[in-house]
Amino acid sequence: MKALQYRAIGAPPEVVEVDTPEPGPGEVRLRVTAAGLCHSDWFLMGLPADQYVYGLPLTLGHEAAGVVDKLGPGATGVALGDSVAVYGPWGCGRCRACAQGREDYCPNAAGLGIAPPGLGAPGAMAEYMIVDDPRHLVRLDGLDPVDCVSLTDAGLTPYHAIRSSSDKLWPGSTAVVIGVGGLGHVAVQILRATTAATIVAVDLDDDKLALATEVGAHHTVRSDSHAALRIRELTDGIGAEVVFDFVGAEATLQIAKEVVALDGDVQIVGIGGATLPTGFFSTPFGASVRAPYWGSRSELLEVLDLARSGAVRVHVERFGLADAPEAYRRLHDGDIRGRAVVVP
Ligand code: NAD
Ligand code: 9ON
Ligand code: ZN
Ligand code: ZN
Repeated sequence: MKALQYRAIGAPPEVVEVDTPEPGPGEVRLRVTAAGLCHSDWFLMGLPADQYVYGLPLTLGHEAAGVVDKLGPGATGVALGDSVAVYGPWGCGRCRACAQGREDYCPNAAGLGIAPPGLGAPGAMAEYMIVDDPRHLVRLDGLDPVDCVSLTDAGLTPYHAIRSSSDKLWPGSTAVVIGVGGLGHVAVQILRATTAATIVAVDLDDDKLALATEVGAHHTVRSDSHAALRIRELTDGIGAEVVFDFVGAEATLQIAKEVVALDGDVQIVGIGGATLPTGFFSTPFGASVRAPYWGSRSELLEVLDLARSGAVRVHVERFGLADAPEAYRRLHDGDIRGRAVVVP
């Protein structure tokens, strides 16, 4: 089969021919129907060799949808032909966090060598992929795989962050969304669908700000040295009860620090690598700073239900597998509106 692999440190990903995988005991093979590109793929492809922990060659793609194609011995709970999405942050399945469906915070996964598809295990940028357990599959029940594959990360991750700040997002509150890319444009829609907050979208790029308005942002602000002042003005000096930073760079965390309200939350979702020191006289009294990771299994069901209700729609740019390297180049250059999705 064909697969898009990251094969050498610093080299661009390439389409190669590899063996079609066979499902082992308890595993499920999917014929991939859609695979989303995430900026985290560029994070890992930018790491130097001494920090790179994902294995080589790595078949990319941690946003996955497919049709159940073959069951390994003993795999039950899904049927051949089921159209499914893949829950990506695989855990051990046995600990307290996993028992709650919060496999994104499984303390055992790394020690057991369990890694998400596309982030250690072979991912979805291929004609077929292996899923380690049927519990990591969710039936799409009528949802289109290309339209909804990115809800497994670009939807689930902001949903998880927004839910954990939902007590701050009362009517009259302000939510700032920094970075209106794959995750950010879904975040705006989830905020509109699940809260009464006023949404201020911040980006460097005018077209991303236009997208923010299209998907429901009340205000847009250019990400420059005046951004914090502008947001303070928009909130009558109070600031934003919650700031969602989908970049995580020094410049964006500076904006977050300057606009977060007393007792507010900063959710650092972007993995730009910057930090926001928190303490008395550093951040406002009561402010919390959190760096959430992906989301839970039950939250994925909720995000898919939001899509079924029509409240959330991913803006998709579609590519064939042969064009996936070009899609990655465009993502790198900030030239994707919404999410790029590969259809093998
Ligand atoms: P993307 O490339 O689709 O979007 C990034 C957006 O940020 C773009 O619109 C870009 O114009 C904007 N941007 C860049 N620099 C900016 C700045 N200084 N100010 C304002 N806007 C700026 O990326 P994505 O796939 O949506 O991912 C967003 C971030 O979230 C990445 O860092 C990714 O690695 C990370 N991520 C984290 C998790 C998690 O669990 N925490 C999960 C998925 C992705
Ligand atoms: O899902 C993603 O995009 C993030 C959480 C991946 C981070 C990583 O490199 O493990
Ligand atoms: Zn991702
Ligand atoms: Zn676990």
